[in-house]
Amino acid sequence: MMNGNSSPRIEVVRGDITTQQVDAIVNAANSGLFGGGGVDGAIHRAAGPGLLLECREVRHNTWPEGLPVGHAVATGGHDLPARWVVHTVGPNRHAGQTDPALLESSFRASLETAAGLGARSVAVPAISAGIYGWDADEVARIAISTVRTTTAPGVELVRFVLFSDRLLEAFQRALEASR
Ligand code: AR6
Repeated sequence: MMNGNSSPRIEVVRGDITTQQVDAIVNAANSGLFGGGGVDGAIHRAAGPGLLLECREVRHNTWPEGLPVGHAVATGGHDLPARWVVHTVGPNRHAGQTDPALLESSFRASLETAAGLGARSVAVPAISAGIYGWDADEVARIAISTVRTTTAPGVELVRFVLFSDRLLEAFQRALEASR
């Protein structure tokens, strides 16, 4: 039996995050929380319109100026298999956001938020590795090392769900290197 304080098991798989049978999935959102392309668009399509309505409420009630880079906020999963969606905003390299601490903060805040909800299993995409323009190997290295150094009580499984072979291989290499 794992106790709540042990480090979670890390899996890396190729797949679609919207179909994952886990407690929470992480969304690589934008600070407006109004949906978008990439994994954000896929999650909103699969979750249905209720997710956007809830995101609007979160904007209005909690983050009227938008969710800052490196922060995370939770909503329900609506029509997804997952019970919750944890929305985070990764740094956008095209906007000059090149500090690795920002990306680390996105992964850390997402896991801490999932832990706060009581999630035991969390699926995570390659935040900032798409439209936001970060290098696959750098994202993979930061993602794995941040999971290893984050305290997320009760989280037993962190599954990175990668959408391409290139990203899958980057995460496999980073995981191997961290053992
Ligand atoms: N499951 C898992 N990963 C996916 C999926 C999916 N269904 N679809 C795409 N990916 P991106 P970012 C991968 O661009 O770089 C949005 O418009 C994708 O191949 O989704 O953080 C937001 O609203 C890539 O490897 O997120 C923001 O404006 C990874 O997910 C902006 O994009 C992340 O790529 C955020 O950009």
